[in-house]
Amino acid sequence: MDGSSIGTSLRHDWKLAEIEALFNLPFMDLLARAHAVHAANHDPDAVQVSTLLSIKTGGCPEDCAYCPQAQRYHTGVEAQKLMDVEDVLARARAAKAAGASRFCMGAAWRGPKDRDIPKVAEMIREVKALGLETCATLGLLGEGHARQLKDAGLDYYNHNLDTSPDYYGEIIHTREFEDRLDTLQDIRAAGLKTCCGGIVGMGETRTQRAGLLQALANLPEHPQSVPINQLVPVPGTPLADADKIDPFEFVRTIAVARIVMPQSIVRLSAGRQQMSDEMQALCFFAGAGSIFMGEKLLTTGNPDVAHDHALFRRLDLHPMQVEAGAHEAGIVHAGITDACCGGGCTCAA
Ligand code: SAM
Ligand code: DTB
Ligand code: SF4
Repeated sequence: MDGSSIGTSLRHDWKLAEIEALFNLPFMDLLARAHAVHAANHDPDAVQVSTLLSIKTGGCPEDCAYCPQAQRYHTGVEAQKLMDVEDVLARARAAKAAGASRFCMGAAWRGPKDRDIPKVAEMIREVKALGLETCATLGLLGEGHARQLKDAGLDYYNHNLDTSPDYYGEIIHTREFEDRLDTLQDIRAAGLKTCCGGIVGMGETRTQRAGLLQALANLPEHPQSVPINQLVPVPGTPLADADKIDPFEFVRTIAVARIVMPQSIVRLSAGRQQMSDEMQALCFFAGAGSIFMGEKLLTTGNPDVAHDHALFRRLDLHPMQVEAGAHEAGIVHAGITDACCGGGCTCAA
């Protein structure tokens, strides 16, 4: 076992062949290694709980082949306008009551217009004031947007690479892989934490899954949060009939993500409604440390909250806590950040 697979060392020079070699390990060996990395860097019984809300649904001009919200596909998702702040807040309060510590607001935009930013900023300020971590996923950001969102109190920005650079052109034609990298650079420069991952089960090869993880791990900083989505096939999208990925191959993808980005929180993201409890347990063992909880993702279904609470009990998992008071000063100590705000918060760090 090389040093990178057992400890906490962070590498940004992963070769594709090294990542493929991890994928090709015997399944049990891969899981044992991934779990060792997980336990060395995280509490393996703690799961970060986020809740998603689509604050602007449908009507998107982009052509992402997986997405039910692209205007050009006939998926039955109707275009709506940006939600009102009060309605967003009601959903955030409910998410908190159900046990979420982070609230993620998604918009079906190629990117926000300048005029959209003040209203989204108000949502962020108000959600943060409830004591939740905040995350937004609004697409490609323009000049100054990341800074304005950060100033409003945004903690995380979700922007996925989605697939390997060499498969990207098969899935999306209305923007380039490099456009995503540019927005990720803006996010880091503004001091936001990055939530960045991808989708598996879109007909890509194992080498291309390795290519996605290589692109993520070789970013200038590992994303603090790495959502691994299993494609939710939606009728009307070009990927509606994509071959379903072997569940064990999905678990391998979680395990390899765990090993190559040891300090990141890997999220078992979209697709849980199509997974058995046993498969999810394997994903948690392999290093998944976060989920979306709530009956809906953005437009598609997610397991019932009661079912997830029961699953946590059956697997002796507990939600990762956000420490009381810390959020007031804008810094949250949930085992994933290490700096104290230095004033205003009540934590002991
Ligand atoms: N429009 C923004 C963007 O594309 O960055 C934000 C919202 S977009 C829906 C956020 C992410 O959802 C996508 O990057 C993709 O990874 C994920 N996603 C969308 N449709 C999906 C599906 N059918 N299955 C799995 N993940 C999906
Ligand atoms: C992410 O990686 N997955 C989430 C979140 N980030 C925004 C979105 C999943 C969407 C699944 C399809 C839908 O519900 O529309
Ligand atoms: Fe639009 Fe985002 Fe869906 Fe692509 S993934 S079609 S950018 S909402």
